[in-house]
Amino acid sequence: MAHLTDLKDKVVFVTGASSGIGRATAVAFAKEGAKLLLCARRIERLNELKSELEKSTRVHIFQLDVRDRKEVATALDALPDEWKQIDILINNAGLSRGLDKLQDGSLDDWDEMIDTNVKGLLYVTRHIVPGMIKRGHGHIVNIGSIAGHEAYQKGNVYNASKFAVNAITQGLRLDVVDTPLRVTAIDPGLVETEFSEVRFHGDKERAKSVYRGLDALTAEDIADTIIWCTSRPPHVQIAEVIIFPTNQASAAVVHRV
Ligand code: NDP
Ligand code: 8X3
Repeated sequence: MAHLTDLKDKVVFVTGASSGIGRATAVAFAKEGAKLLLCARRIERLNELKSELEKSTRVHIFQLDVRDRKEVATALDALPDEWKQIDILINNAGLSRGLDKLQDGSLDDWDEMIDTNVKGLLYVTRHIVPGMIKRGHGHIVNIGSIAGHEAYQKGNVYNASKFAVNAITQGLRLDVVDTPLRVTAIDPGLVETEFSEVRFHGDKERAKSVYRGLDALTAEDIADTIIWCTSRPPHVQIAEVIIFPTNQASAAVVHRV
């Protein structure tokens, strides 16, 4: 078998590393000896994570709201040279807001989802991929969702944002087919993180009910899958992984006990 891709000393950039899947992914890459470039809006959380991880590896954090295209460009341009050579980009920053019929939806919620999940991911990707092409290697991992494959009731605009991520992932893979770059979509079902708390604007009880009676995926399950995808031999491109808890069979079909 061809050699696996060694993740040691790779520069891995994780967007939205202050919580959930992003945080667990940073921890998992640190265990592999990767160098971690981490951003999110809640810098205090990143500071705590940095203190935890820098016992084992190099970590550079910065505050970034991926919705702000100028801030994205300025922050990435201002990185110290050693952190500019990004080997692996994990486009994870994202959120859902609200669970309403489209006819009752909040325009502010819609803007926030589209600006973060679609435009933010594009701004970051557009900035980083040209350098990867120039250096002749790189791996882009987009965190999509089962919500990008199947619409579900009241999912409307969140679904649209993740369908867009799915299209962007496919489009990017086509556009870099003549390069050594790899592009992977990780599309989970229900993962118990702060996701539902954010969706329900801080309503913790309602958020808990999303995972009640179900052995949901954990952020670590997703991180583990990302490590597997990025460590395949360089000629192996995992295009897409759909990952469910065992008792979930589609976006809307979940067996609860
Ligand atoms: P969390 O709410 O736990 O984490 C979301 C992360 O995204 C946080 O670190 C948050 O950081 C960051 N983020 C949100 N908005 C911005 C922004 N404008 N700029 C920078 N960072 C931002 O949820 P998850 O870990 O579950 O979500 C991670 C990704 O996984 C999302 O893309 C989500 O759509 C996707 N996903 C989640 C599933 C689930 O069931 N949980 C299933 C399928 C996909 P901060 O607030 O500090 O900026
Ligand atoms: C998150 C999973 O099913 O809540 O993308 O949309 S779901």
